[in-house]
Amino acid sequence: MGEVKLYRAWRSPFSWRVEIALKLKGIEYEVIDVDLSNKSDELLMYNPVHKKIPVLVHNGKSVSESLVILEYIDETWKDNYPLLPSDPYDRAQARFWAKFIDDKVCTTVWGALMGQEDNKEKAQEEVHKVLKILENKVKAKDSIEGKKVGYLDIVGLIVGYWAPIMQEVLGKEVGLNRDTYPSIYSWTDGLVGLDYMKNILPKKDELVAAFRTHFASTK
Ligand SMILES: N[C@@H](CCC(=O)N[C@@H](CS)C(=O)NCC(=O)O)C(=O)O
Repeated sequence: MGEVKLYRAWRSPFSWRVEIALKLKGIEYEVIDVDLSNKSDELLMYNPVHKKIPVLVHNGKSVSESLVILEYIDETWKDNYPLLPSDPYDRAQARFWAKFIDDKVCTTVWGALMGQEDNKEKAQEEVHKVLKILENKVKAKDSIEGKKVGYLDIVGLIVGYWAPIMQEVLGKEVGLNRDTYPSIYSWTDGLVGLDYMKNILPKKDELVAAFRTHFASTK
């Protein structure tokens, strides 16, 4: 197994992707909490390109970017709890939708959450456009119930679990709600409701508190 270290910020949905994967696979790891307002030399050495967390350091070698880290973990410990589908086409699809979530959904939702009031309508329109696409994709997906959590489920939690928390903390409704996107919410509920995921995922109220503290400190 070797030595596994995770440079993270506890509240970060990207860090949690990595932690969920490590925990599902039963890999022991050490966490190093990074102060993102005062990045350590170690973080800058391990991720000099993006200077972001999460960074996984395995036997002294670093891997950055959560989607890349997930694949690295899955390939390195391939016998415990496979995360990506075994079929190459299904794997390609999972990667496609993961990229869609990060490149399109996260950027538009984050843009709307952080954007100016005078641009609100346009930003919400953009959010709706991408969430509608994801909603239709998720509608066609089998229910998670009774199934194993996979790569795309882990990636998608940022939409159904973290983004509503951000709306609550920032007091800003950007159009992500249960009535408009029932499939995204029931996908998330299915994941969060699994007994083993309950033991892994951070509690919603603890995340709310952590984000409130974070945003209060950046004002
Ligand atoms: N695309 C990256 C995103 C990671 C990311 O945005 N990390 C944030 C914390 S949630 C970060 O390190 N921010 C520090 C900065 O931007 O300076 C991934 O998937 O790992």
